[in-house]
Amino acid sequence: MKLTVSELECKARELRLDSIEMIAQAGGGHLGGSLSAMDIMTALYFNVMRIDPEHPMKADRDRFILSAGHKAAGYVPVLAARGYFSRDLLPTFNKLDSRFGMHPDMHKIPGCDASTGSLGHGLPVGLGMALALRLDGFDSKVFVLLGDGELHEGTNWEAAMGAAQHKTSSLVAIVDYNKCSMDGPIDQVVSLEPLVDKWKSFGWETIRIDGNDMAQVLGALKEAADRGNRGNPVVIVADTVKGKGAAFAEGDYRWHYGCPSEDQLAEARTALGGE
Ligand SMILES: Cc1ncc(C[n+]2csc(CCOP(=O)(O)OP(=O)(O)O)c2C)c(N)n1
Repeated sequence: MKLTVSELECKARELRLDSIEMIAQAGGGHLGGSLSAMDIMTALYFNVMRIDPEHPMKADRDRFILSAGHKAAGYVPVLAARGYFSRDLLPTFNKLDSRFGMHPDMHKIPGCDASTGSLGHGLPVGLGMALALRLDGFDSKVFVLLGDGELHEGTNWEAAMGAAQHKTSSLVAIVDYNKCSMDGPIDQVVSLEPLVDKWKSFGWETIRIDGNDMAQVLGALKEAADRGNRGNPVVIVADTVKGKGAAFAEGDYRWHYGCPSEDQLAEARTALGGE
């Protein structure tokens, strides 16, 4: 059953709080990028992807690759909420013997299609998956979520060329363009601009949206399916805010990784609808 836009917004708020709580319990985590990408991951898992959490390995499922694997603190609560495993497991995040480390492990997390964490590998892997699915006769889509800082890795651009060459129209890249990397604002580290034109020049269909506006996120993911019909891979450049939903962290690259204080946790609970 599909959720409405306002139900998805509500779900994303709950999941942001789950993520912040989980990070606090773990003593730290990649809060900023997990929160900026939350609307995208919520829309994908609750409304867009063809998946069946009761049969996570179904051959014809759509695939999702969290290429910016450090956003696992956002991804794990989404998978729990979608029913791949119990939400009760979230407090084990990054503890010894947990299924959930700081980066996702496909051999330990039900529903996880690729182990990631070393940046720059999700798009090449996604390209391989899209080609293999096509060879096997499946019409499954492959969604790859990239960080903007991650685009500094050259492997992304090698895969971008390959995808255009092979017309992998089932491949959808989504850039979480929160304008911040680990060490500072992207423009001060290495600017990506003109980012949309770069993808165009690599032969991709491009869509640009506000990635924290659920209606736009949903619209873009649907449009990506239509644009793919032209035969080209599609990229959604999603303008987002690092730390979105946690007022103490919003737009601040220093919240790439951190642990909220008791006061910050209380503030987030109030803002996001917890106790
Ligand atoms: C190959 C590789 N180099 C360095 C790192 C360390 N690292 C982790 S996150 C990060 C910055 C990523 O920035 P961005 O993609 O913008 O992430 P976001 O702001 O969305 O969290 C870096 C350099 C890594 N994980 N992999």
